[in-house]
Amino acid sequence: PQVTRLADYRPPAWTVPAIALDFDLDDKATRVTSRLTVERGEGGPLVLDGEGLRLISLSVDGKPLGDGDYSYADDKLTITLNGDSHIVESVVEISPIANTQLMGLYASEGMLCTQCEAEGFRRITFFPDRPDVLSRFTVKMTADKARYPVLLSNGNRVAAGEGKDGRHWAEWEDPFPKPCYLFALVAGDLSALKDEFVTASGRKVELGIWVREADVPRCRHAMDALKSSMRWDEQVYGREYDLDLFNIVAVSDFNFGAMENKGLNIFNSKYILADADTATDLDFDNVAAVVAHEYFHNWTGNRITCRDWFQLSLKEGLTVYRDQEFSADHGSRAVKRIEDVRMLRAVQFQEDSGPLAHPVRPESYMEISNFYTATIYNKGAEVIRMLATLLGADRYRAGCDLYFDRHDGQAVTIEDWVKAHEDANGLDLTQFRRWYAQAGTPRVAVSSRYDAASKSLEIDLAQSTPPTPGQDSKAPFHIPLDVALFGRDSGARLGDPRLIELKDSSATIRLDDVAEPPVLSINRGFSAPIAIDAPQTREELAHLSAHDDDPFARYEALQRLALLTLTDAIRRGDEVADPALVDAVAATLDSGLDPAFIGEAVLLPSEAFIGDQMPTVDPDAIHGVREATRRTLGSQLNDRWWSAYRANRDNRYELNPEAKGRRRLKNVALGYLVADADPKAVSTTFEQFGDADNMTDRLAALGLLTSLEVGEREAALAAFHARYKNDPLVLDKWFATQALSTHPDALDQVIALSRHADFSRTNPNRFRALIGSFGANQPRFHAADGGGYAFLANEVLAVDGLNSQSAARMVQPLTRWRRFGADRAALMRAELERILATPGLSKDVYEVVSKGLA
Ligand code: HT7
Ligand code: ZN
Repeated sequence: PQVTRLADYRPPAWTVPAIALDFDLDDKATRVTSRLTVERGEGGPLVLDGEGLRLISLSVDGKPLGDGDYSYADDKLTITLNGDSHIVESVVEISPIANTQLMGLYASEGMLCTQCEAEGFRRITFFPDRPDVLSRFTVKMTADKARYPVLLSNGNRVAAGEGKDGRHWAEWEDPFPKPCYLFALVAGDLSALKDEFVTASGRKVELGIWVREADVPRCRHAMDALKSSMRWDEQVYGREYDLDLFNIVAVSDFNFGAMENKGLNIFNSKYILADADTATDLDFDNVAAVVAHEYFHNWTGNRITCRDWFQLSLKEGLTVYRDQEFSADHGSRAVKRIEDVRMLRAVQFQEDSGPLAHPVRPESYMEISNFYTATIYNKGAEVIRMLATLLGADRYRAGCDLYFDRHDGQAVTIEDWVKAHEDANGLDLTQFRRWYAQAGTPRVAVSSRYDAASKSLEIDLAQSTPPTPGQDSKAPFHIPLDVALFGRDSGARLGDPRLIELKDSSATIRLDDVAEPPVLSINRGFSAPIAIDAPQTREELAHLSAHDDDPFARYEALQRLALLTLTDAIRRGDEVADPALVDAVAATLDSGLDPAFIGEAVLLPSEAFIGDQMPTVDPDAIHGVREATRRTLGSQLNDRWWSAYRANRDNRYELNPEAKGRRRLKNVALGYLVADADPKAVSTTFEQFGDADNMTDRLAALGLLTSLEVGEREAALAAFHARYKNDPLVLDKWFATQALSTHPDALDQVIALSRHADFSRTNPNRFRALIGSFGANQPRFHAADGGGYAFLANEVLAVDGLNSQSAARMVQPLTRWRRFGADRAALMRAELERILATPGLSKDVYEVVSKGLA
């Protein structure tokens, strides 16, 4: 496959100031007539992208073109034009029902919808499918009225009427020029939850969330989140919504979370539908975060878009940062930060240390959809967070204001974003730009010396970043480190926290007026997305976990203490938990802090994260030691877990941060009790499973039972299936729970589930629930005989012809073979080689697998 390179970027040869689309919709054969106004840009022939289109007719300025007047090969339609401005009209036919890739126009549960980012528009009509071509869209759609009573597109509906043979039509106009990846259309039998929002300047906006009629009551949470997001963007970034209408549609078959099409967001129904019986607290939080994320794109992505796809993090990193801050402002900031950092470490740090590592602004790709990664999204958000930290709130806002003023209506680059912050604040961010250009997670080694005579502390810092593909050596990063000191004896904070800016490879920082021997707390709040190597003792970590006044740092200290204990035990080959860890967990349980925080802090690091800290990952040893430590904590703190369980049980379900925090701690406590095989805990879990008045509690109980070898396991799984078999989003949880189970027979059970009548390879949610979850099940996926690897590879091959994006995502766990011992590595490589040798492989999977083997 061809490689696209940032260095080869050239402005468009032709621009398209206007496009008029006419859709004659039908699920088997849709006819698309497009009328492009094209204007000469850089010059050369007009080259339009088009993939899988059946060309029916083509004309320029009203004159039909014959075979010799154009060429259509390798997904490019080329026409030589002599003037500076022309009208190019094409008629094509496409088949939505045959579209299993879910890119372009496709059918989902009887409705028709589109997904155009990144390169789906070329599967609808001929067009320069690149984000720097901005056009005014007018759209006419005609469809059978009974099957598709609702017809939606971007912007405002300007006309509608009845047609012949039971058909009807609607016309939509979007006043804002946009790249074609933001085009959207929906036709279906939908009902709306409607509401309205009055902007800060007093404009009324009609809001609608469109779903199947029965699902309307499950849209309230999403609607409330939408209205809060609109207000938040006005208050925090000074950005108002700009159309009179904002529609959201939920669909069941969707490759991703959601899509920010101008004025017509399309969502995976998983991120819209929520009620107590079917959605967990995490689901509710995700709905609000994704609704906010897509709404925020209206300014960061739509009004100002990307020049090319190498700039993807310009909109995605910034919008993730904005949605993270929105969520932090609407719940516990500390817990939100803990969750975000946990996700960053679990997914992005792994990516950054493996064969698919790439900079936040990549330099090349084969298939752009492989670059919707944790690096672009989550590390991109961390880079914005560091910028905001270094600048402070006012200067960060000044930089954003200048960016919006300067670039509204344009397709721009990450460089333009950084430059706006420099110009607004008279700064030089030359070194900071390396965060966009260099891949890899920097490590900072920290050591410190206290001098009692001068009451000063010297901190030695040294940064290094490991090589990543194509980047052997790295220049030093500009790293903001939030630092504080705590008295070793008093536990009190000594002076104010400080922001250290590490710019050189190494530096020594001297802190004066340190009244007593201190314990150093560094990278508080995770001020930089790095790994810290600090030779801190267990006592120091326990001290910080009890005294640090930054909740994130407190959590981090306990996690590092747990990590030390676990990795030591694994190295020693025994399973004895350190009493210091037991005491620190007990102290955290007794701390009286927010239950939501305690629930997060007392969880042990995940098996994957423990593996990341070891030179070679040994999944069995990690699983054995982690489980033994959970048992020890369960038995030694048995009374405390029961008290936490009982104290946080509520009589009646409520959805607010306090109630969610209590549910969290209660279910974490139950997990420790079950880990210790307390028979009373198993029966309590089964009771909770049956009696729960909400999905959080029911699913937590099901998850615990599913990993046990007890009779209640099968009973609970059967009851859950019977109760929710007609609710696809809940059935996904049933599949995922079994795929994540650490039950010794999990692989056989997952293989059986892949043949279950309810399993599907064409529905990405269902496929991800079973296959994606199993790939994340470290002890069972990495079964020593390679059965997990072979199963995953078979599934990747089975889905590739249907949905290559799903396939490319699922194959990724196999690319980490270098991190495992020789036997497992050989088995994983063999599966990658088998996949690579398969004829007809998609470009998506080819890119991931070939890079994974390199
Ligand atoms: N901007 C959206 C990206 C997206 C996407 C990308 C590839 C294939 C399918 C897709 N659906 C949506 C999502 C977002 O970040 O808001
Ligand atoms: Zn996004």
